[in-house]
Amino acid sequence: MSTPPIDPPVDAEEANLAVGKQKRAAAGLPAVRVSLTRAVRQMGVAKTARNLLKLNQAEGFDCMSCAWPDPSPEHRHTAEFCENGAKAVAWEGTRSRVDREFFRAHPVSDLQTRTEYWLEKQGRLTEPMVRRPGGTHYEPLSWEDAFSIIGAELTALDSPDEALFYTSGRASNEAAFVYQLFARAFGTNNLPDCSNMCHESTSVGLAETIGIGKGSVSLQDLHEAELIVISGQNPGTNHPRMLSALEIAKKNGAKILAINPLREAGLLKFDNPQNARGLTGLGTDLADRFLQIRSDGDLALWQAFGLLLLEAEDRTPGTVADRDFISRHTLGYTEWEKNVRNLDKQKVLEATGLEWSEIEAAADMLLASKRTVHCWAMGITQHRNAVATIKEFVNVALFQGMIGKPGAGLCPVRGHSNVQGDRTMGIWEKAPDTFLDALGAEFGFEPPREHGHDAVASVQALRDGRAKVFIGLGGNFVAAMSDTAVTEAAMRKASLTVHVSTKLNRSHVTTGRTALILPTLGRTERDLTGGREQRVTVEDSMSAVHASRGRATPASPMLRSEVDIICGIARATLGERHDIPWAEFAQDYDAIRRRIGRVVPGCEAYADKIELRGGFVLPHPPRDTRTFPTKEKKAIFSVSPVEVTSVPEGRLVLQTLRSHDQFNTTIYGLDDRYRGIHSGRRVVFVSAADLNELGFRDGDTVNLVSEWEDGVTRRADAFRLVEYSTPKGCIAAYYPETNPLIPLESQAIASGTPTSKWVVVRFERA
Ligand SMILES: Nc1nc2c(c(=O)[nH]1)N[C@H]1C(S)=C(S)[C@@H](COP(=O)(O)OP(=O)(O)OC[C@H]3O[C@@H](n4cnc5c(=O)[nH]c(N)nc54)[C@H](O)[C@@H]3O)O[C@H]1N2
Ligand SMILES: Nc1nc2c(c(=O)[nH]1)N[C@H]1C(S)=C(S)[C@@H](COP(=O)(O)OP(=O)(O)OC[C@H]3O[C@@H](n4cnc5c(=O)[nH]c(N)nc54)[C@H](O)[C@@H]3O)O[C@H]1N2
Ligand SMILES: [Mo]
Repeated sequence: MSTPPIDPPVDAEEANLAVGKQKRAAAGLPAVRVSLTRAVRQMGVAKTARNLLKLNQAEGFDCMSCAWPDPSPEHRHTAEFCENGAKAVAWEGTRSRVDREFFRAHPVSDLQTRTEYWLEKQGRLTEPMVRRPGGTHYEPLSWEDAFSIIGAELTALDSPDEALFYTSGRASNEAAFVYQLFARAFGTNNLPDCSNMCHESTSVGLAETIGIGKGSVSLQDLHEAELIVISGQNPGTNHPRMLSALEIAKKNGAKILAINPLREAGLLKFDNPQNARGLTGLGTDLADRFLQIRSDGDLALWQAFGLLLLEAEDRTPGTVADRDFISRHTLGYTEWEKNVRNLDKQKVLEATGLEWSEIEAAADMLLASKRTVHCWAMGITQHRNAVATIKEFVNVALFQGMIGKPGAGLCPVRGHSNVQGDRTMGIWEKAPDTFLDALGAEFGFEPPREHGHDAVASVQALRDGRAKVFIGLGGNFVAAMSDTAVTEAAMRKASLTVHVSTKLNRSHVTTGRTALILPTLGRTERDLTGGREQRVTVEDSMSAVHASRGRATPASPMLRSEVDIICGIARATLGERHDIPWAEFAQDYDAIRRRIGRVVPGCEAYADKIELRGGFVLPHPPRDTRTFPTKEKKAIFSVSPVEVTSVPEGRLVLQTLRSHDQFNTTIYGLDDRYRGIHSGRRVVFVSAADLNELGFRDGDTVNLVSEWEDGVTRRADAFRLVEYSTPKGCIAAYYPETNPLIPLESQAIASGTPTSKWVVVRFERA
């Protein structure tokens, strides 16, 4: 069986695809030049200056590009942003508009043939639009009519569980809180979110072991660390401001160990554009040691680290293990020790593709450090074994007592700027009973208790006819999800699809019977909902919460804030059925914050605390007091078997990742400067050894074909092969173009995250 090939829409510019040399350092002058020229081209000079100077300042708006924390107000630079933050601001601040004339000129059938890049480049959405059943075009309608359509469709469902309420991690805490409140008052926990495709494995792995699904460090801890381990992350592109923290840490004497199949420029060297050394290209060397690991070799590697630490402890007892911490705060040590002592070294070498001596040298860095911070991102979380791997990081951290002391801890680096805050606010298909109890008590209703659908289960429910309405609060679900053909077909079966968005994307042109586009204000824009200037709040990757206020003039006078839109939908759907003051919420976000303060743990006196300059930090018991809110009230050592997954002859393991010129499915441009790619995205990075063995050459064009146990052949056509330094058998290509290759049911164990970093494919000569 074979899914129909998705005709890849390709941009005309891609005809100029050029491959140059890989860069050895991140940032520097080119970064400044790129961010400023783009910003000026899209926003004009005056707006560029106004916007970029408000970025990440105490009185300004929070950067929407990633969740990396801000330094304390007194330590911020005048220009506290990076190239990619500037790109995000420019992208939102564009002068181009998608208005009713645009939709009249472009039938949906035409929009379906366009690339993500083209769709978003058309500019900001300006007014609510509807595609009515059987309609060929989107047409304008009033906000009230849009709300009535949604209210009528939702009320007509046989069960509230036939509705899906998706959230992308850019939604503010206030929007997220009213959105989950609405979904639950309506009667469902179907609150899938981008976390399900992102750091869900972290949330699961950490909750099981340390009792809270969030990282345990502050920015200060990074600055004070003796060793920073960076696994499965490309900070030079995705968290450029993290490089500043690494630079400070290095100045303070820290060592860095980077573990990645690719030698990412941002792991090797940082030319900080904010100081003279960086601008002259002298910069700071970052990684002291780099392990070029095979895909998904990390679980085996960390068990090997465990073994080497145990052996060192045997040689000089009391110098490696933190016995006091282990006996006071943990359970399960003996089982973990036994498992690790039985480790099969041969398996480790096979799984990692590394030499034992390299592993020993890296373990020596762990041994030498009294303060270690463990960082990780998608290269770890989007694997079948992700949860087990993260629990193995925890094992090693517990063994050395590296949680809840200065300069040490666990640092999952989040993606979307408010993805962590959304979860704190209850955007969670499996919210715990304690949260639901508090929500129900505050608003006087009984929230549903049955767990809802996550992202994959949402597609399955649409596909199987168990769900009929999809509402997306931001994001681009269709392109971000795995198995594009299945996801698109599922979405087309919906009776209603609704997207609250700033820009046009694939999800708008893959419509249900009725489809609505509801245009909203962006983070940079002044929000005058209810006739007063409103602020919102967000939480960063290190649990710090602070206010964000946009200053720019909205892209269109018709735009509404996310809070206003959700409250409008809620009123049209629920009417007076509950005693929830939707109208008041949409008048004054402080009214929402007062409720957050009464419902959300750690947010007591929320409305007051966000007045503090620089905000406040949410409690984190392991970090704050070495108390572990697990069932057993201890941190848990865990045991995971190492399996080396072998790949059939002639097949390769594909990881799907980000270029330097994109934010998830938003494509800013067709370059990937650090990896030497210009004017094109349909490339596959492959080792010289594989090219040789398979009889291909750099520059050849291939189709990618993935095969999965369901017997379906999935394909993505016309990629140029690029010879690149990556372990044999491991290849890489950009997302979202490669999402058609990832089977929907290929998920991480226990977290359900699509295995975006592990897809078995073969090349077919094009
Ligand atoms: N500019 C920009 N910023 C962003 C984003 C963006 O798209 N653009 N996206 C945001 C979001 S939502 C997120 S989640 C983050 C994503 O941030 P990252 O996690 O840095 O994003 P990816 O590009 O997916 O990179 C994954 C990295 O893991 C490595 N890797 C892959 N497989 C393995 C493995 O098996 N083991 C190890 N050790 N490494 C592996 C890859 O080589 C790559 O360097 O960034 C956020 N920030
Ligand atoms: N193959 C593969 N797939 C992946 C990944 C991968 O590494 N590989 N990564 C996964 C990860 S980590 C994530 S987080 C997801 C991302 O999944 P999503 O969060 O769903 O996707 P985005 O591309 O971030 O969403 C972009 C859209 O958001 C809208 N938008 C932008 N700003 C705003 C705003 O302020 N408000 C509102 N309402 N809308 C706004 C715009 O219309 C834009 O088109 O993708 C996942 N998918
Ligand atoms: Mo993400």
